Amino acid sequence: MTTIELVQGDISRESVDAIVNAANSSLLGGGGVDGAIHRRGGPAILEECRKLRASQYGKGLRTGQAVATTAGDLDARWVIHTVGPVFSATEDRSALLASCYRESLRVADELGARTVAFPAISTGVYRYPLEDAARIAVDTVRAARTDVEEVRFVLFDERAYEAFARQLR
Ligand code: AR6
Repeated sequence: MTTIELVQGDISRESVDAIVNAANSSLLGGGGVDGAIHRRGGPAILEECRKLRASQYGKGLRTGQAVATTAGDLDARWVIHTVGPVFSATEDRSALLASCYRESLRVADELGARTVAFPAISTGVYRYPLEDAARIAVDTVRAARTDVEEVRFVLFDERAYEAFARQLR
């Protein structure tokens, strides 16, 4: 059984085994959650991301996939980078968003992580509607077969927190 917790705050301050990053396919950093994680986590994370680019992910990490690095100076053992879909009004990309959660949990299982913090992937720069994104996140985690004992959704603002809370009720 996986317990689901909701927290409002900055995910880069969480203390868990693995923190999931809403990255982009370059793996080389950006704004939002990605910026906060790299800022607080320090250069070790970017260094490992660069190595991953040079070895396995020359063409970038594909949307819906996930890969782990060190967590650097964060209070976690790993950062799991995943690439959410950019929202499209004409194409249903919900399967790709669900894949981010499923693949991140699969990577967490491979690592042996028992507590995992997720941001609301794709709901910032990638403009995914919050209600849809929250439903996909909660449904996917609930349906996942994983050894992760606690999934903590860390929502930056009250609006996102409330959207996730509605899905959990
Ligand atoms: N802790 C928790 N949640 C946060 C934080 C934080 N420190 N900062 C922002 N959020 P976004 P995306 C929320 O844009 O939409 C980056 O540049 C934010 O309010 O970080 O998947 C990447 O490099 C929103 O609800 O990620 C990519 O290029 C949610 O986290 C692109 O943005 C996700 O917002 C990915 O876009």
